[in-house]
Amino acid sequence: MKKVFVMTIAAALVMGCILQSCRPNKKGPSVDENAAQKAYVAPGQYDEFYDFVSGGFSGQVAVYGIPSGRLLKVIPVFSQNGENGYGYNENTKAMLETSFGFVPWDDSHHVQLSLTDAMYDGRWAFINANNTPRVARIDLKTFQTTEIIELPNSAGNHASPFVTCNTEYLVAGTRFSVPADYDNGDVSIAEYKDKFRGHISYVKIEKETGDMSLDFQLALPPFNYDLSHSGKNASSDWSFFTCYNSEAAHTLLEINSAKNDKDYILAVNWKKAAEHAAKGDCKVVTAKYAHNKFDEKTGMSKSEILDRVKVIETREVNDFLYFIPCPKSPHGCDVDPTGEYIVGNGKLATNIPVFSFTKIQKAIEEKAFDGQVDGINVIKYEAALHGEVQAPGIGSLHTEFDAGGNAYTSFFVSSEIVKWNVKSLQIIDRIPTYYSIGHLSVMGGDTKKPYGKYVIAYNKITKDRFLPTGPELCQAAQLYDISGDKMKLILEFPTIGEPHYAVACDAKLLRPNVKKFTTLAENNNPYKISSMAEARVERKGNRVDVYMGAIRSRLVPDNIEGIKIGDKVYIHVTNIEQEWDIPHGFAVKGNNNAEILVMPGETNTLKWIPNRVGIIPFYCTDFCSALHQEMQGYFRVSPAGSATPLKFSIDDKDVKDLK
Ligand code: RUQ
Ligand code: CUA
Repeated sequence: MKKVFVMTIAAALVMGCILQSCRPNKKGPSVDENAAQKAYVAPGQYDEFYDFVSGGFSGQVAVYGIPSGRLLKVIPVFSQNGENGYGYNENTKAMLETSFGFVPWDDSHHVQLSLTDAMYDGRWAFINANNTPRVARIDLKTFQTTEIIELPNSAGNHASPFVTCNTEYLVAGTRFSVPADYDNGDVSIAEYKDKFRGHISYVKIEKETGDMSLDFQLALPPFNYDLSHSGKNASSDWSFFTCYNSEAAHTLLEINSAKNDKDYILAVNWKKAAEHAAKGDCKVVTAKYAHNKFDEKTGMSKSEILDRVKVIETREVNDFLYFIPCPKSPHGCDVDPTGEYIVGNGKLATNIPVFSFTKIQKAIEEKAFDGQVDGINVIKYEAALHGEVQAPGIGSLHTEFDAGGNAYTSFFVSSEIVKWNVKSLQIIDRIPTYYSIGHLSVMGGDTKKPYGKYVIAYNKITKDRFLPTGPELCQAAQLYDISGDKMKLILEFPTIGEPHYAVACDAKLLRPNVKKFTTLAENNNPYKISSMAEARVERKGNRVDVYMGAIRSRLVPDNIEGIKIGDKVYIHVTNIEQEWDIPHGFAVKGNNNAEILVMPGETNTLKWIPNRVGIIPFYCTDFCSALHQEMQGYFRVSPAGSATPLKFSIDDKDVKDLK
């Protein structure tokens, strides 16, 4: 009784606070004296870590060097990127196709790196799209998005894309429960409890190539599946998900989904689930979803729409998954490096519950259950619990780990990181963040042997931290030294979009394998030219193909006449350079499209539909040589049906229309 009372007061406090996050009102303790030295990476020196940070509503992934906080690259993933033509050019347009058609943007939240035995293996990064449910794979040799798969029956793909410890699968859980695509979705929202379901996808990763395929899904009660992590060591065969809204509310969730004192962690034995799916203990349903692949050999992408998926209905087949009560509206779901401890981060909880994998197994054996939800056994809270961290802070969101048995939890409302010991559950240290931290990331913090060294806070609000830039301010990361007993703030730097989860790996893992350029011989693009001698213009009906070469400091051909209104012009630019870091760009005046940036040895195609008669210049957009400004040419656009002959010039000589 007393306990309930205390919980209610605390919950009220939290609720009051959550609307207006309680940020420290002073600029707070200054940085550590040696901070500058610790974060300083001298010009010409490399950072120790690559940090892959989700771009949130930018839809992209940003790569930073740590400890310097220098932004190294933005990898376009789910959003069109006019800067290099991703999602605009003919090569990559298909990557953004979905069953809804072309979706040019998304909201990306969680980066994961491929794992071998719960350690980064440096092959791929994965990231989810929250809005139109998708997951993407990035090749870590080229830092390019090479595959995107859509997830049917889902909405708000948030508990995603967490990989199992040998990258057998990545999981992708739906945040919104919705009627499945294979059911009639034209239902009253008041029928939420009956007609809505939550689906979790298991996407299989092909061992050698990384190719993704949707192996099976689980149909689950209509809760909001929020975050996940997979087990390690003894718990390797399991994935864990937090879910909130166990009330199955569908309006005013702020209040209606915060009624129960506990929601759940869902523990899934994915090996068993996969066996069920393989044996056919599932239904095969029709649901449309896109699968897009970028072929690095041809530099072209393809999109196909698939329409079959295996769904395990957990009302019927449920000997492989369990709910564990978890206080209260949990968000982060994190597994410690040993794989033994599973931490739930209750946004409205007054403690941090830590569950024990050994105890969970024992509870399953001994059937220490507390009833069922929709056929799924609920393990007794105490039977699964290792213990609780008491009064750790307000609004806990995420937890990461170091190699010394410590955990670091972010608190949104009290704006701080709290360090505690996983075994003893004692709080060791706390430090403010500026302001309102969401995710946090310890270097290597989701592997079985974290590097430790630093924890980075990814903050939602910056307020007064940087020079003001109008109503919209940047969001930011803050770097803390965790090598000693006390956490020390050493650096902060702005991030792109909204930073969510981030993972950092030792630069040595990736650096030796990074691809420098494509050789012309290995470029299998159908529109490539290998030398300027092959440059040409061809017309077929109203389609004009320009095979253009770019080399310091010419674009060939450079003067093209005989283009007419009504034509569709495809300009295939091959960068003939065979040297690292010599890109050429290409842009056409007034083109209702982007530019293309073409890396050495690659071919990119830009589409242009001329809509004005006259002389239209084109040029290289990347200052590539002292004579970069000389890399230019003209199109002559004539009226539709006019008799202007097709002609172009190659190195000062006119080449007449051949057709
Ligand atoms: S979220 S701030 Cu990962 Cu989308 Cu927690
Ligand atoms: Cu090529 Cu500038």
